[in-house]
Amino acid sequence: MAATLFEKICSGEIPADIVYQDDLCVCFRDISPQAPEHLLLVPRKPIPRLSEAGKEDAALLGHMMLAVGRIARTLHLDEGGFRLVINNGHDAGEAVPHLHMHLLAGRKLEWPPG
Ligand code: IU
Repeated sequence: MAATLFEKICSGEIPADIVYQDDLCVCFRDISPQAPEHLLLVPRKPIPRLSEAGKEDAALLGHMMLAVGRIARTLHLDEGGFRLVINNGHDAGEAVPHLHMHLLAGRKLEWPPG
């Protein structure tokens, strides 16, 4: 199976504005930001989408949630607040078939989302 765009960013084959990385996940700025801060957090493991994660991914998913909190605190995104979004599947607008969490911050975010 061909490597996804996000696998190539994780491996360094494609450049990105990386703000955090560790042995399990990589966080970088979205190329088309929808808010003043728009980060993507992706697992190095190429899980296509959340609904395809398994029990064996529980620790990884927990690790990523905690990483979001740490990244938000480091970049002071927790002060005004931030939103975490996972688009899963066609109707949700998932374009890249590699699990990713959108972290949006820096402006008042509407609810409900579009
Ligand atoms: P989505 O949830 O699959 O729609 O999100 C994919 C995101 O990946 C989207 O916000 C794009 O702007 C972003 N992205 C990127 O950051 N770098 C790229 O080279 C490409 C897409 I293609």
